[in-house]
Amino acid sequence: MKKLLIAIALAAAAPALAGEGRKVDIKVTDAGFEPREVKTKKGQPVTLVFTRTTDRTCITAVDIPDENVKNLKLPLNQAVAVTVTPKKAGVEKFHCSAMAMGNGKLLVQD
Ligand SMILES: [Cu+2]
Repeated sequence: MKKLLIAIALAAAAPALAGEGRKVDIKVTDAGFEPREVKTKKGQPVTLVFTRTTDRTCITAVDIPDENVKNLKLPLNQAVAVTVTPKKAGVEKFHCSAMAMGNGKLLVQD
């Protein structure tokens, strides 16, 4: 019985121990960002892993203005991670650095 309780406690603690929070893969394809919208929570770190898989869009670098992420370069077929911790609920946009295109959204919940 005691062992079982310890196992449960460890399982519950595991996400906190990871430290980096949740990871979300976002592809940049001919259709833009996939997924285009990412749900997350206020005060929780979330790691966005961008992988650009096409040369046919202008999304070769990304901005997340609300998180002071500017000109995050996305080399073709290379995963690029950025961890952000939104401070307030609402919508934070992310888009291409050059023209603010792509219409990505972080939907930040309370
Ligand atoms: Cu653009």
